[in-house]
Amino acid sequence: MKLFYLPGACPLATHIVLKWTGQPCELIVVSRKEIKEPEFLALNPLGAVPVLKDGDFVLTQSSAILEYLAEAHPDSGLLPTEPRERANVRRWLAFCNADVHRTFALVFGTARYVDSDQARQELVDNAKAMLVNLFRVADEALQGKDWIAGQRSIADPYLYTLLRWASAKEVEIGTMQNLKAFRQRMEDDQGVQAALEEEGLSGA
Ligand SMILES: N[C@@H](CCC(=O)N[C@@H](CS)C(=O)NCC(=O)O)C(=O)O
Repeated sequence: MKLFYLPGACPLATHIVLKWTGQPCELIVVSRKEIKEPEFLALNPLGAVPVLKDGDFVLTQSSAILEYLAEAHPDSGLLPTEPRERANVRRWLAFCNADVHRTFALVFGTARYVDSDQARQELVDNAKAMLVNLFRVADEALQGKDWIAGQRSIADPYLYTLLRWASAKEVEIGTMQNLKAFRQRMEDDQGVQAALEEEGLSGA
């Protein structure tokens, strides 16, 4: 199996799940330039990571990849089989992927959306305010829980990856104690530590 990634970007969630399920995988680091070139576009026409190659099966889209890995290792319990528990994990996966990640795209890729410096600043400020509200929802959901879906799941590494972005982009979530404890819980985990080290992110 091969995982194409940019260090610290959303494939980190997949990388952590690979560690948690113990699936051997070759990590292939790519650059922002390479992912827009024909060789990579043949794997993912969207020119984005993650891309997972399992033999001749090429899979894109974080949610699909995370579910694929969890289903390949049902004993990991990272995607429960009981319908409501499973739906709950998918709810938080969708929250991470479709709500929080998409809003971060406005912060990271501002120039794609607006032209003037003033419009860019306004877009970043508004997107960061939206992110604070989104993270508040996650913080409240974590009250009295160790993991976002109530049990450890494929949603947790995604939420963790997004929390790292929040720090990098100075999204004001410092007072959210449940998220702070969650991040620490993840960083105490050996699989998370191994993934961070392989991406050159230890201590970052
Ligand atoms: N919907 C995709 C989004 C993937 C995505 O946005 N990947 C980012 C890194 S986190 C990327 O490759 N960005 C490069 C670009 O769009 O130029 C998924 O969930 O996998």
